[in-house]
Amino acid sequence: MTIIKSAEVIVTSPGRNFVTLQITTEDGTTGLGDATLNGRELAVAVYLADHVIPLLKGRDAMNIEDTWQYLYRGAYWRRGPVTMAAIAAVDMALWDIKAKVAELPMYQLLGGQSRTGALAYGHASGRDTEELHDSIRANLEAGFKAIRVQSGIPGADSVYGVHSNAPTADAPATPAGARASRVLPEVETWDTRAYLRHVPTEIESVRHEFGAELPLLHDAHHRLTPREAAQLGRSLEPFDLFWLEDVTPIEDPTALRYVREHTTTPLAIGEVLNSVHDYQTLVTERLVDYVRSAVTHTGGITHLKKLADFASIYGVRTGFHGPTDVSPVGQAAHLHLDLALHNFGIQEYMIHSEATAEVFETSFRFEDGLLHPGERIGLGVEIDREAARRHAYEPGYLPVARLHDGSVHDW
Ligand code: EZ4
Ligand code: CO
Repeated sequence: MTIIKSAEVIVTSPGRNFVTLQITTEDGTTGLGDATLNGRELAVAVYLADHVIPLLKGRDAMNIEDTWQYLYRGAYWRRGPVTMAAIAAVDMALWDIKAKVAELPMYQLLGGQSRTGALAYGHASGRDTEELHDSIRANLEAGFKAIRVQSGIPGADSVYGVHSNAPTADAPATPAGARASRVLPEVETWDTRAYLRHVPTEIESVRHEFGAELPLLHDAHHRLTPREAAQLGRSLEPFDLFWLEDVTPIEDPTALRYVREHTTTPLAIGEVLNSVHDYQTLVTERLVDYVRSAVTHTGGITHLKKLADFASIYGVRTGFHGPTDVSPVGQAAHLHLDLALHNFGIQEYMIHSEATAEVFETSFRFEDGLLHPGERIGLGVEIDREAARRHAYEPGYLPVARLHDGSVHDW
C-alpha cells in the first residue's frame, strides 16, 4: 500500500545545517525530501512538523500533483521561501517513493535521459589574482569544465558571497552561512565602484591565463543598479561569459529591461525566487537566459519541472542553484531533472563535505565535468540516521553587507 503512514523531520548539521523530510508508506517504502533554507532552517522544520505532517498521514503517496495543490492552495497563504521549501520537501519525498515503487531511477519518470550527463560548474575564488588562479587550477584538477569566478576587491575585507576564500579539491568553497557557533551574522563592507573597476581586470587575467575555451561564470549577488549592471555586462563582453548572475535586486524584474538593452552578456537570475509566477515577466519578456531556482526552494520537482517547461517556450534554459546549502537530496533531484529536461543549461555543483557525505549517501557521480544521478531506484540518496544524530543543529547566519557609511546593502 502506498498510503502515507508517517513523516518525520530530520535536522542534522554535518558541517552545516540540513533539514530533511522522510515520508514512510504503510508498506515501508521511504522517500526523502530536502527542506533546507540557509540561515532560517528551523522555520521550515516547524512548518513541516506542526502544519504539514498532520495533513499527510493517510493520503495516497502516489497522488503527487494533488498533494502539491492541497498544500499550496489549501494553505490560502501562498508562496514564500518557508512554505515553498516545505512543499518542496514533501514533493521530492513523494517522487522518491513513486520511483522506488516503479523500481526506476527518478529521471525515467520525467521522460528518460536527454543527455549523457549534466555540465557542472565549480566555484573558484581568491582574495587576489594568484589565489584566484590557484583556485581555478584546483577546480580543473577536480574535473570541472566550467567555473564560476569570484575575486576579492582591493580594499575589501573578504570575497563577497563566499565563506572560505581559497577553496581546493579537498576543502571546497562553502557558501557563506555554513554552520557557525557565532550568534550574529558577519558584516562585510561593500564598495560598488571598486567592484566595477576591478572585476573586468580579474576576468581578463583569467582569460589570459586559461584561454578562450573555458566557460566562465560570475555572480554579482543582487548588488547593482540597472545602470551599474549594464556597465558591468558591457565591460565583460570581450571575455565571453557563460553567464552573469543576479545583477540587480530580485524584487523588480523590470530592472533587467535596461540591462538587457545595453549588454549582450548572458544573464541568469532566480536563486531566491520560489514560484513559477515570480518568473512570468522575466521569461515572457526574455529578460534572462537562465533560470536559477533550486528544487529545494521552489516547490520541489513538480514545480521546478513546470518552471523549466514554461521557460522552454521562450528559449530560456535552466541553471539550477546547487550550493552546499542545498542538501545531497536536493542536489540529486536536480540531477534527475538535468538529465531529462531538453532545455537544461548548466548545473551548479559545490561538493559537499566528507561529514555531509557520511550522513547522506548518494548514487550520483561526477565524470569528465558531467554529473549523472546514477541508476539507483528513486532519487538515489540514503540517509544514515545514526550519523545524522551525531551532528546537532547549530545556528548560523548568512553575512550582511554594509557600505562604507554603515548602511545595509544587498547581499
Ligand atoms: O550565496 O547558497 O550562486 N550561488 C550562490 C550561493 C548563495 C548561498 C545562499 O544560501 O549565490 O552561494
Ligand atoms: Co548566486
